[in-house]
Parts: sequence; structure tokens; C-alpha cells
Amino acid sequence: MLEQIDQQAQRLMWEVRQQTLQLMTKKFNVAEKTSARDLVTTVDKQNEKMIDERLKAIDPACRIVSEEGFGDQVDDLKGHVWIVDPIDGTMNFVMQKRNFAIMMGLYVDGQPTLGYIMDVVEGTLYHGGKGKGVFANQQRLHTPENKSLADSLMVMNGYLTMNNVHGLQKAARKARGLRMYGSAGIEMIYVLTGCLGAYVSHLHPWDLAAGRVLAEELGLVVKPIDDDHLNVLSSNLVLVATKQAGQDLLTIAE
Ligand code: 2AM
Ligand code: CA
Ligand code: CA
Ligand code: CA
Repeated sequence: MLEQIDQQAQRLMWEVRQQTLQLMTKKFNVAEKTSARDLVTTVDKQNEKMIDERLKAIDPACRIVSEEGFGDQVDDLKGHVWIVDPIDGTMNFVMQKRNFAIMMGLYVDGQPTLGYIMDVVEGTLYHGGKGKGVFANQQRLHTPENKSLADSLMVMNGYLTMNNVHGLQKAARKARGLRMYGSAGIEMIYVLTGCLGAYVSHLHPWDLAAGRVLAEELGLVVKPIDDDHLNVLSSNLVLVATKQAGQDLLTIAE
């Protein structure tokens, strides 16, 4: 059953990509949510509506957590729970028309099970799941080289470095270089493919759900900086890294 769901979910991701590329060429509306830095567009909403409706057909008993409000009220992780980000990197989508992603993750009784990150402009779907491996389109990804933090490029959100949250400035200085791409999905892809050794960010459930499935399947570390357990349904200050860079970073963090 999961195999069938996976095949249909992959097809859905390609169809949502197609919808996004089409809508991008026309005028769309941009609204501010909490500030000028926090945007939602009509494309986010159209994508989410399409994804949520289609997931209900693909996986009828499922419940859906999604960013822009079309999903269900989900307070527990029993059964199939899909976590959906219809456009990740909305600011990039509006300002650059590149460097954004579409993401969905399936958790079964709370266990990370299937994950999908679509790099829309590149046309690459990163997908996989527990025990299935991880693929970029048809090509299998291997566990990235176990680089140390000192040998790694890392991404850390500006406010974490600027405010030295958990002493993370020291980690930023230790890394070989610091980067910031403005999309959790794209940043997660870079860890999966070995372009980054570490990624630290404060992430909402829909920012993390898909990437976590794929990163764990590749043997990467996915761990909160300030807690022992990830909470699937709330925000986490989370580290996604190679084993070595993760260990280096957690040794430094206060
Ligand atoms: P979004 O575009 O889906 O909102 C931008 O740095 C990255 O962080 C994007 O992946 C963005 O996702 C996410 N993001 C935006 N605002 C955020 C916030 N207030 N807290 C946590 N993540 C946020
Ligand atoms: Ca948002
Ligand atoms: Ca997001
Ligand atoms: Ca989003």
C-alpha cells in the first residue's frame, strides 16, 4: 500500500511543479502575513489546495498538516499524517523566481516514513523513505562524506548567529564557511547531497518533515539543539548534519 501511495505522491509532486511553473508566468497576488518578511501568495494557496485534495484521494484515511490553512486540525500522530509546505521559500519565489521548493512528508504513527522535496526550477524531485533509500529523480543518493564542521560549509539563520543563540557564533566561526539560501527545502537538499556539512535553523513542522525523512534514511543527524526529542507537530531549533559535523557542533553549542 505504501508503495502505491509513494508512486502517486511522486506523480502529484510533478503535477504541482507544473502548476507552479504555469502560475509563475502570470500575475499572482502577494499578501503579508505577520510582516513584510512573511509572505503568502495565491500560488502557495493554490498549491496547498491541490496537494491537500489530492492526498485525500491518494490516502483516504490520512490527516494533513499544511502551512496555509487548508489542512486538518491535527493534535496527535496516530495513523497517516502528511505534513505539507506548498511553497518553501516564498520570499525567494516572489523576489527571485528561483530557490524555492515544494515539500511533503508522511509520518505513520509518528514515524518518518516518506519524504518529497521538489526543487521546482531545477526540476529535481528528492524522494525516498525509511528502508527505501533516497533518490534525486531516478538517481540513488549515497550517504555524503562524513565531514567535520571545520571542513564543512554550513547554513545558519541570521538571527541565530547575530544573537549568538546557544553560543552558535562559535560554531559559525569554526565552519569552513557560512551560507544562507532562504529555503529550508533547498538547504536540506544541500545537506543530502553533501554540498553543506551542517544546517541549523528554527523550523516549523512543514519546513522539516520531508527533509527529516530523507536525511535520516541517509544516516545524517537530525536533532534539536536544545532538546533530546524532535516534536513533529511543533517548531524545533534543529540541526541537520553529517555525524561528525553534528557532533562538533553539539560540543560547541551551549
Ligand atoms: P516559507 O517560505 O515556507 O515560509 C526562509 O529563511 C526559510 O525559513 C524558508 O524555508 C521559510 O519557509 C522559513 N521561514 C519563514 N519564516 C519563518 C519563521 N518565522 N520561522 C521559521 N521559519 C521560517
Ligand atoms: Ca511561510
Ligand atoms: Ca517553509
Ligand atoms: Ca511555505
